[in-house]
Amino acid sequence: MKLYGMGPSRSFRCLWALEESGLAYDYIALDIRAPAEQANSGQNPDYLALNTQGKVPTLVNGDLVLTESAAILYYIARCAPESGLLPNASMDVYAKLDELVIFIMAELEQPLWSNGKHRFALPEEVRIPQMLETANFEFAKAVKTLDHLLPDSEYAIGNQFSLVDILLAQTFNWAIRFEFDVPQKYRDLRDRHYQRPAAQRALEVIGA
Ligand SMILES: N[C@@H](CCC(=O)N[C@@H](CS)C(=O)NCC(=O)O)C(=O)O
Repeated sequence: MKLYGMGPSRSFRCLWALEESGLAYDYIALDIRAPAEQANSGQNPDYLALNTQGKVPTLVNGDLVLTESAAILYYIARCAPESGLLPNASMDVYAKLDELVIFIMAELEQPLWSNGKHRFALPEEVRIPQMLETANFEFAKAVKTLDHLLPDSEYAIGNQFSLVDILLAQTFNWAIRFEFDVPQKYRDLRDRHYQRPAAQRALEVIGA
């Protein structure tokens, strides 16, 4: 399979999962903001044919094209069941896993993305500077909620590393990079999971 990505962005979640999975893959590094005529640009027509928004990540496997990072994580986990990225668990445990994934995507990362959109991603004329304060407020609220959703243990689900831990660690890494107020326990979570050999290999792939 082929993964199109860029640096430590959301595509890093998928790259890390591929390294955890042991599946064979090719990584294609893009520059999403490069001029469209550049082959590695997110705006290049060949890439837009795969990902209409010109965003990363995109995963291609044969005829299958996926453009949502969480869906890609589930797909990689299902292609490599022995990786344990999706634990063999009861209905109730799966329900908690889904709840955490959706919470991270819908609540925890949204203020980070609001910050990015209103600092550099949106066209200048639609950016709203006050959104940065709003994003800080919403992130703090989401972190408080996460304190209640997460068990007080090494991993998010049961006693093994799963795709939820990848999502959490990458999202807190993003928050730290964007200088959000990240409590020490989530800085430690990021540090702990980023020390995994698969994460280190993925960091080497992006040259970090
Ligand atoms: N919901 C998508 C969001 C993808 C996304 O917004 N990716 C960002 C990088 S983290 C991007 O490519 N942004 C380019 C832009 O907005 O122009 C996912 O989780 O995969």
